[in-house]
Amino acid sequence: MLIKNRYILLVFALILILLVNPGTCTAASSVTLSISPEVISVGDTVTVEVFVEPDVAIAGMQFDLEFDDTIVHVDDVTEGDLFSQSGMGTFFNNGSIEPGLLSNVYGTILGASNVSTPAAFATITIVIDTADVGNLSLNLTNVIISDPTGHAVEVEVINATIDFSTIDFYSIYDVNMDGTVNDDDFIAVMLHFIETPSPACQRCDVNSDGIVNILDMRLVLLNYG
Ligand SMILES: [Ca+2]
Ligand SMILES: [Ca+2]
Repeated sequence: MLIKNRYILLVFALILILLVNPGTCTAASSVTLSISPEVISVGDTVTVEVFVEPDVAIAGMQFDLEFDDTIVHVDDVTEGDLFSQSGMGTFFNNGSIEPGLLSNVYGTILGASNVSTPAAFATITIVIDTADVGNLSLNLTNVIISDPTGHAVEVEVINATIDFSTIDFYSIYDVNMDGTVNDDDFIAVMLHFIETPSPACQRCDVNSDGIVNILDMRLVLLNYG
């Protein structure tokens, strides 16, 4: 009887451990691509943040980014706060750009330190070159994150593919979305003057301040073409 009770206690203890620590088996540091602004026009510069949520202490990272170079090009890559928040110096290589590939972006803390607070590792600015696209993927590849002792930590890449299908490829001044900014857009603003944006002309409020007025009209006039 005593042995049986001990066995039951052991089973309960195991269940308790699993309940208290449910994520142990699947834990990983996550890397997420986030994009801003969400509404984009051709020629816009878009910021893509490589955001890291460490699951354990980390000290170094590298990645590549694949993209369709007929749609976008990479303009710049800068270091985020991820490793500098350690208070120590960092080394950051902003990678090399070739058609369709940003490769070998890497960085490390210079010294025996580490971080575990979520932050952006890198910020990539890209430029939208063409409207002739339904969607576009930006794919993180070759993602390696190192712990302070040079061992790879488990990595989970989240939202690595960005759907561009919802992007507004028309200039905000092209109120009627016909590809040019001209008198037709001016007239559209005029017809909805002093209105709050309505389903009839949501885009007439060019500056998105909640009302269609002379400011929107001036913005259209200044951007004919
Ligand atoms: Ca137009
Ligand atoms: Ca307005």
